[in-house]
Amino acid sequence: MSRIANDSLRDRIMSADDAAALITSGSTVGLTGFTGSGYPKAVPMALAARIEAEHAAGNPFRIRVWTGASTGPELDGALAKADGIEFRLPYNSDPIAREKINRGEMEYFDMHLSQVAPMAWQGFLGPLDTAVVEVSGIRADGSLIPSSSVGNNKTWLDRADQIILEVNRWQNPALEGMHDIYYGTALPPHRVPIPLVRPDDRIGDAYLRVDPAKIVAIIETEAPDRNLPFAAPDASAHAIAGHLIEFFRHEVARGRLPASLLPLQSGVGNIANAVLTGLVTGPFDAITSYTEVIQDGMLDLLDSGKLRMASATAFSLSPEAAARLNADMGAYRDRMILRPQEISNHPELIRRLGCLAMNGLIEADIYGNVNSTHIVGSRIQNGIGGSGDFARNAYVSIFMTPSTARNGDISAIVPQASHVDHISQDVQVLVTEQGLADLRGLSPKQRALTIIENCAHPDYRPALADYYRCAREGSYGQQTPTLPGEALSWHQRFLDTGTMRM
Ligand code: 0RQ
Repeated sequence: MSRIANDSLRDRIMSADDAAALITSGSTVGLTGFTGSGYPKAVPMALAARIEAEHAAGNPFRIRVWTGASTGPELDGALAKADGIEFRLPYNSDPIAREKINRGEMEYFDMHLSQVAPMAWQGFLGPLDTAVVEVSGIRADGSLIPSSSVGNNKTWLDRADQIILEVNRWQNPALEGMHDIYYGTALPPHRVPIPLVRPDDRIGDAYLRVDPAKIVAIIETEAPDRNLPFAAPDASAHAIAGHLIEFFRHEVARGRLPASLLPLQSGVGNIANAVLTGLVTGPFDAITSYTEVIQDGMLDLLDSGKLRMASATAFSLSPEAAARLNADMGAYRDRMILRPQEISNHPELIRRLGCLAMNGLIEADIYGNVNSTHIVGSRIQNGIGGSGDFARNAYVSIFMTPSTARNGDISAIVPQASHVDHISQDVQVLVTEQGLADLRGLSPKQRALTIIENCAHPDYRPALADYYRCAREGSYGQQTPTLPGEALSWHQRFLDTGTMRM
């Protein structure tokens, strides 16, 4: 059955190829999608095919791509493979696009996810020519039922000159009513407080508004979101989860956290998932979540009754969890809210709610500066995503990682981070499988001793302690003792020999 209930729009139904023909080379295209959910699947593929044909005929054809966050292989993968992306923002995890960026063949603007919509409105990013938006239905009054992610959809619909809609029948009809689209944002000096004081507050509409005159094409699809399986948590992930749950227990006992904790923000990945799963058997009840993505562990927590509700901007589920959600969407719907990413990640709200932020990292230095994005200072892995939105504004900002990478050849704790995304002031707790470093209230020298002792792998602990001792003797200043040449030699050794080991 068609999901297009508005008859006046039916004459705009066409094929993906015809819709892709409406996009011109050099234009800026805002596409929906957030961690493999709710991204358009047909038009990007048709556009990639068209770009390949143009290139074969000797015609240059590239576009500028804006999204919510990472998407799926039918979007980023296909367009990058066709060499069709000239510029990309704000977050990418596609391996083909990553390779192009790291070869210098694609410009990438890696930005805080909460800032994409405001920056688009401020005009700093330039005009938006086309929006390609996946929805799960069009209502009789022309309003849109959002899909499995909200991301920047509202902003793309509002800002674009022309709109292409993909109406995806695969999306569960029971998604209707789960969304909360806030229309109260404005630019300074007209901004007002956002009236959200609890994670379960609904402050907007369940539907997206759209100017029907701007809709130039509608494509009906039936295509699944990209759902990647989670690897089962390994011993390291379990150990990290254990340390963190013990920390929460301790904070509750000291009266610094309520018994139901504070709204959880959890990054994506296996460690974050292991922490959520660990909370299923933990002592905390009536937990809430104010986060970016709802992943498998969140469903487990909801099922266990430990998690009262979850607010996010998108789903990021394994195939098994997606099937579970779809089988019982009606029941989950009342305990989940999907919001625009400028609201799910809004600094004002994160600070007000007092989120407990838990994010992954690539490396941290002994002073607790965190690198979330670059391998050896220059190769981008994914991007900062929402980690900065949450880390700076959280009630407690936690970063977690295994203490080593690449089979132990790399220490995740280094004398000096090769790139810094989160300065030490935004990093309050660091956790590895070795232990947890509570850095709140510590000076840099105290932080260094705590991190080396509690978080570094025993194989690297003596070398780190040795570096620190030398820095205490030979550093130019003693607030944050550093030997600049020595500090980055760890990374050079990895580049030269493939290992940081001496
Ligand atoms: O590389 O795949 O080539 O082997 O980095 O590492 O171990 O798979 O780590 O999936 O937990 O991701 C920071 C990237 C961690 C993630 C990061 C290499 C390692 C591997 C990935 P290979 P793992 P995870 C809200 C929060 C920013 C966004 C964010 C991230 C690859 O957490 O993108 O937080 N964060 N968003 O081998 C060299 C090191 C290394 C290293 C790992 N020290 N040196 N290489 N690697 N450590 C959610 C959203 O925003 C959606």
